[in-house]
Amino acid sequence: MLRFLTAGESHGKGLVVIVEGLPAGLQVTAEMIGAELGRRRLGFGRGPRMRFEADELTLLAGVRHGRTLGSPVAVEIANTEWPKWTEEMSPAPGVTSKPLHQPRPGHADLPGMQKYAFSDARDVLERASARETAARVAAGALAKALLAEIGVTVVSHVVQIGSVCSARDERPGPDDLDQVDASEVRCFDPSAAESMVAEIKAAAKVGDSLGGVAEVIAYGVPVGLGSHVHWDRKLDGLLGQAMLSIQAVKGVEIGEATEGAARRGSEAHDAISWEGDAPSPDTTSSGGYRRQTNRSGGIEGGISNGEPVLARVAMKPLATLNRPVLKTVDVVTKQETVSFKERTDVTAVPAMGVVAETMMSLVLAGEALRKFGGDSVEEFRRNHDSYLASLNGAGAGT
Ligand code: EPS
Repeated sequence: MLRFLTAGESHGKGLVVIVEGLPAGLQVTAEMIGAELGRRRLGFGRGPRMRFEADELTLLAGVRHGRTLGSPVAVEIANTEWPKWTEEMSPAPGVTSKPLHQPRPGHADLPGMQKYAFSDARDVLERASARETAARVAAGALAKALLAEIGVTVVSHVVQIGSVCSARDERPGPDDLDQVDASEVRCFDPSAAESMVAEIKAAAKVGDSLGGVAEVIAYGVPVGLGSHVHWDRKLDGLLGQAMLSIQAVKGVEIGEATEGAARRGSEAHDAISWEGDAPSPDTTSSGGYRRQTNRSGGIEGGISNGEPVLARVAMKPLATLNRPVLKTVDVVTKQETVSFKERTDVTAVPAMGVVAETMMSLVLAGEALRKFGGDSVEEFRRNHDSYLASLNGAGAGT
């Protein structure tokens, strides 16, 4: 099975990710991982660090001559900010001269300090920071490469920033990611994108932050990933956990969950049709069946059904404000105050969309490996292809 583990603090020496369970023979280059890391830095509204910091990556292990060996893949991403932080973040014994005692409301600061018995919020915030998502995206680039071997493409686009929403019927296809990334806010609807930029400028002016929603869509997912048989094997459950683990994400919706809750059953589900007599690329992954609509977001009973897998991911406004106004308490004096000031982004929703792509890719790649197995990429692909051929030949229930 696919597993990954990250290590690293936001202003530490660097991040490391180890990805275990990839089959041998997957083509991997530093450039391809670097391209995904570059995409995560996109988006109007990010702070100055995104401009001056580069993600310097090194493939430490698991890749030889441009392909995986089946051993753990380790990637290091150096923090080019490190020289400015060597003292403050030094691993050597010592104490800080600048402890942060005024936790930010909405951040991990206070519960983290209480739980781990710290009096300096930096001991929590360094790891809680979304800098860690760079390591995840490196892992996600590998997952995406594996999914590409079986024709699965994962895309994302921003559908809401603050109160500005894109037109609901504007949805990128599998080949539209460059167009999304060309938008300043990674929004597929150009007129909404303009309003989103204006919304970010207005929030920046008053030192405030903005949340929003990104939609993630996986095309070409074969029917049969995930399972109805156990709570912890349901694909929607796995996606929910993965998405909610992204820093500042508070909600996940699969398909039209919220809208569907207000409809009657006769209008909330997706009628089934048989199109296997005239196979098309759209029916290959679903064994010849299609759904007339995709309100379920490609998942029924915790199992992918062959339609695009669709998740909407909601991010709260960042808890770090350029003009802290929310009341907090100094943990030493217990006096009312406002939080310490920390450099921040106005919004990171466009980048969160890329991280959500990563998490969707890691979940789908893990489930595809569970279903198809294979120690080499060829074996993995062969198992996938023969499964689909058996479905398309026989149809469900025979
Ligand atoms: C972050 C705050 C900012 C972001 C950082 C996440 O960092 P700094 O305070 O050093 O400017 O730039 O994100 C990244 C460095 C990154 O690579 O995404 C936070 O508090 O989460």
